Amino acid sequence: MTSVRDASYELLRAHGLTTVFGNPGSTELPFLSAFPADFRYVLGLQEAIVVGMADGYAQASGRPALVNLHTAPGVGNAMGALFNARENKSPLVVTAGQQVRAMTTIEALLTNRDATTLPRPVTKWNYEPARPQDVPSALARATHLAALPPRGPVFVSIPMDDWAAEADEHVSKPVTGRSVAGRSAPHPEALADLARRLAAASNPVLIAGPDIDASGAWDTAVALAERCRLPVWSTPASGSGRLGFPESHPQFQGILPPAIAPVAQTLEGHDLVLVAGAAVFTYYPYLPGPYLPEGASLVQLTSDPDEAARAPVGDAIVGDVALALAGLVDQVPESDRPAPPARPAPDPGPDSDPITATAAAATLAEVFPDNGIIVNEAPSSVLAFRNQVRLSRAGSYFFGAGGGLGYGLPAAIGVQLAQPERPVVAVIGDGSMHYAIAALWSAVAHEVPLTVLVLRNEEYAILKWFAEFEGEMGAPGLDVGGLDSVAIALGYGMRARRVEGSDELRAALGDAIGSGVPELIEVRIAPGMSLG
Ligand SMILES: Cc1ncc(C[n+]2csc(CCOP(=O)(O)OP(=O)(O)O)c2C)c(N)n1
Ligand SMILES: [Mg+2]
Repeated sequence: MTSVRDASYELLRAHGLTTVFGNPGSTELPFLSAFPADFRYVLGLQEAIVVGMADGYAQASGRPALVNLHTAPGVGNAMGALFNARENKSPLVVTAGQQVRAMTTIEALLTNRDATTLPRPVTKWNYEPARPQDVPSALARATHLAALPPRGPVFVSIPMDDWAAEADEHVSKPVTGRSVAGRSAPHPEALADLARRLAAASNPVLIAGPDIDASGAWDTAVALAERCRLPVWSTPASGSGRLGFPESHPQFQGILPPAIAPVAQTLEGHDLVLVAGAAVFTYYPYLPGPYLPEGASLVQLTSDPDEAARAPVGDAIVGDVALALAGLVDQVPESDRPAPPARPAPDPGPDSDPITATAAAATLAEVFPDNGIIVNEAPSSVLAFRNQVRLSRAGSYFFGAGGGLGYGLPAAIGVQLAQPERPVVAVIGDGSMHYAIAALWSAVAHEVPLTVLVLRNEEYAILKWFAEFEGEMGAPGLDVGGLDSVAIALGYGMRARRVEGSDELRAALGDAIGSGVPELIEVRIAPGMSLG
C-alpha cells in the first residue's frame, strides 16, 4: 500500500521541496520519522528562526520553501516571521502538525483548535484537509498558490494520524506532476500606451522596487533606464526587501525618502514617474502633502493586484514586472536626452572613536567581494550600508520589508544555504540580534559559512532618532547596554571576536568572509543615526 506519507513525500520531491525548515514536536513525528535520505532537515531552535531561514532560502532560490511547525504554539511563535514573509512576498509552504482526528473534537492536548484561523491575516490560504487522503493534494495546491503572484506564505494543518492512512492514488498521483505557470503578461494595449507616454515625456524617472529582482528583471530594468536615459531612484529603504537597480550605476540617484511630502519634493521636475515592482509607496512617518510634484503623473508596474488597487495616486498595470519592462524596452525609441548626472562617490566621513556606522560600512565595502550578498537588519545604518557598499548585482540584498525584527539573522542563513557559492554577510544591530539570536546555533549545526557583523552601539538608535524627530522625548526602554553577542556566539559554538576601529574591522572581515565557516564579528560603533 502507498501511505499518505509516501504520496506526500513523492509530491514534495516532485516540486523540489526537499529541504524542510522546522522545529519538531510529537505531532510532527509521524511525518518526520524514517526521514528520506534525499531530504534535508534544517532545525531552528524557535519558530521565528525556522520561518526566517525558510524566507531567506525561498527568496534567494526563487522557489517555494517548506516549513514544518509544531501545532498551535509553533504557529503562534512563527507569526511575526510569517508577517515578514508576507511583506517580503516569500513563497512559503507552511505545514503544522495537529492532534489525531479522533481527539480534536474533545480537544486533547496539542489540538490546534482554530488551525485555519490562527495564521489567517498573514497567509494567502489556510487549510486542513477534509480527509487524510487529501493531504497530498492540499500540499500541491499550497505549493502552487505560494508561488503564484503575489507570492507569499500559505498554511496546511495536518492531523498526525493522516500520514499513516492509505493514500487515494486516484487523487494523489495526478497532482504530483502538475505544473502551474503563473507569470501573466500585462495587457498589451496598456503597455503600448505606457510606452507612448514614456517616449513623449520630457523628464521621466524610474523608481525601482524589490520585485524587479524577484522577477528576474534586473538586466531589463538597466536596459530600459539606459535606453530612455532615465534617472533611477530606489523605492524607500524601509519597504524594500530587495534592490531593483545596481546602486553603482551612473544613472542611479539614490533612495527615495519614505514619507509623502518628501517623495514629491524629491521628484520635483519630473513629468512621468514610472514605478516598477513596488507598492506606491511604503510610507512612514506621516508627513502629509501632495503625493506627486505639480504636473507629474505616475504609472505603477506590479504583479500584485492589491498593490495596484491601494496605490493612492497614478495608474497601474498589473502583470509580471520582467515581462512589462521587456515589453517597454522593445517598444520605446532610444532617447537622445542627456543622461542624468551621477551622484557623488560615497564619503566614509571623519575618523572617530568608536567609529561611526558609516565608517564601518565603508570598511565592509573595501573588502566586500563582487559576488557577495548582504542581509541587513541594522535599522539606524541601513542607508549608510546601502550608500557605502552600493551593491550592483542581482540577488545581492535582502532586508525585512515588513519591519519586524528577527528576520535578518535567520534569513541570512537561509540565503547562504540557497546560494552556497556567494559569501553572505549579515549586518545586524546589537538590539536586532536578540529577536532570533538562537539562529547562531543553526548556522553552526548546519555548517552555514556566513559572516555576522554586529554593530554595537548599546542602544535602539533608530528609536531615539525617531523619538526626537516626532518630539516624543523621555521614553524608557531605548538603551540595551551589556549585550555581549561574542560570548553568546561562542556559547552556540560559533567563532566570534570583538574588534575596535576600521583597521581591526577590515582584517577581521577579510578573514571571515569566504573563510568557509560561520563567524561573528562585533564592532563597537558610535551612537546615533547614520544616514549615508
Ligand atoms: C518585532 C519587532 N519589535 C520591535 C520593533 C521596533 N524596533 C524597530 S527598530 C528597533 C531597535 C533596533 O535596534 P538595533 O538593532 O540595535 O539597531 P540600531 O537602531 O541601534 O541601529 C526596535 C526595537 C520591531 N521593528 N520589530
Ligand atoms: Mg543598536
